[in-house]
Amino acid sequence: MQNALITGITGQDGSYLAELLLSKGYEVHGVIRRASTFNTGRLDHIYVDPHTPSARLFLHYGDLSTSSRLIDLIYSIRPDEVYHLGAQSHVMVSFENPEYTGDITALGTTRLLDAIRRSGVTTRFYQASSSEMFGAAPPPQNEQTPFHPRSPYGAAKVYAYWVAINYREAYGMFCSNGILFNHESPRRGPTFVTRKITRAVAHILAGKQDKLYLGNLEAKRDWGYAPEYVESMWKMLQRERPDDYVLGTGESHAIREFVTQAFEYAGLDWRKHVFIDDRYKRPAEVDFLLADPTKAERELGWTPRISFRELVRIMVDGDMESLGLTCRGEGARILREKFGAWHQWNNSVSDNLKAAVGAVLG
Ligand code: NAP
Ligand code: G4F
Repeated sequence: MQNALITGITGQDGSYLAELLLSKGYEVHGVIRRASTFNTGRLDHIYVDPHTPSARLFLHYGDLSTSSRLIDLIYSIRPDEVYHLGAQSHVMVSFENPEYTGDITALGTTRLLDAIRRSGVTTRFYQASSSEMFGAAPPPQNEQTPFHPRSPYGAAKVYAYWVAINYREAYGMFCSNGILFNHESPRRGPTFVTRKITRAVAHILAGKQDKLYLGNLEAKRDWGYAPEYVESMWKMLQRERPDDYVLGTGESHAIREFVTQAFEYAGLDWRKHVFIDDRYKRPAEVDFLLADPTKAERELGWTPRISFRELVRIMVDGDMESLGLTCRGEGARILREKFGAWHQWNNSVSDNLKAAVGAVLG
């Protein structure tokens, strides 16, 4: 049985990736941070007691700040594949905590790569690189576009990108960078702009909120649907040779468009609810991200299926459903028709995954 280690398994991407790998028959190990409250909400639907004989998902305490623990984990799990998704991933927070972001997002990658090197375990390594590395570089951005990061987070990711390439060149390790443009879902953290908007729509409909405060509405992002992006991570590690790939939809929209579509879909007038608060504006903004994913399409056979309009609907429905509101149901229908395979709706698990995990879920 193939086994994989995921850092950041409790995050949006980590939870989808765990589902994908379980559906492919992997044993999945995840690094989680100790917290005084449960932080495994995104995994609850696939988690089972590890005493269950058929259990294939295992969680281990650890932190990207601590090399000794990372060495321990690599040495004892001896993973075939390592997906390094753990990071301080919020751009605005990185302006407030630049040193911490550098320690975890940049140096955390070195710690993990060096744990692999020192343990002598042969494994394939995926680095969660980001379109934030392009920053001020004019669109469209592809693998040849020079980086010009605009935040401590972007700079930390540039460092991590190069250190992954350095371990590939210096030690012959299989290290691939996925340079992923923004990808969202009902599991997106609530302080990223898309989820902040769709959550507010649901709260306004439920009478729990009236106003939504946002920052810059004019920046443009290339937004896709997160489960499709974790498929690309797996594809990268199945290649014969390690390489670096840009992943995005090739379509870009302003925050204002996301706001408009989300409120309109829910039958609300956004002008009555959305206000600007400068505190959400960044010291330096990334104005325009637009992926040129030609290489990924050609070499990985990866093409996104969920459009911007569909993504908005999936997320609004997800937030309405989680508040117990009756949603229009477009989201579930879109996923049924266009996605299907291993993931279906919100936190529900597809029949394929149920079959793969078998008795564990039963
Ligand atoms: P996310 O939801 O913010 O998840 C981040 C994960 O990292 C969480 O599991 C978090 O644990 C963990 N983490 C944070 N600090 C840690 C530490 N000190 N030690 C160990 N784990 C730590 O991020 P995401 O959206 O899933 O993104 C996954 C990765 O892709 C990140 O590296 C992100 O920077 C990168 N990326 C994301 C996008 C995107 O659009 N989503 C695009 C490009 C690149 P807790 O749950 O305990 O906080
Ligand atoms: O949703 P955001 O916080 O995402 P951002 O900064 O693009 O970063 C995300 O995508 C990156 C990939 O490009 C990842 F690497 C990173 O980890 C993260 O997942 O902000 C998107 C845009 C920005 O231009 C921001 O200025 O939305 C604008 N915005 C406007 N009002 C806001 C708000 N962003 C947030 N978070 N909150 C606001 O109130």
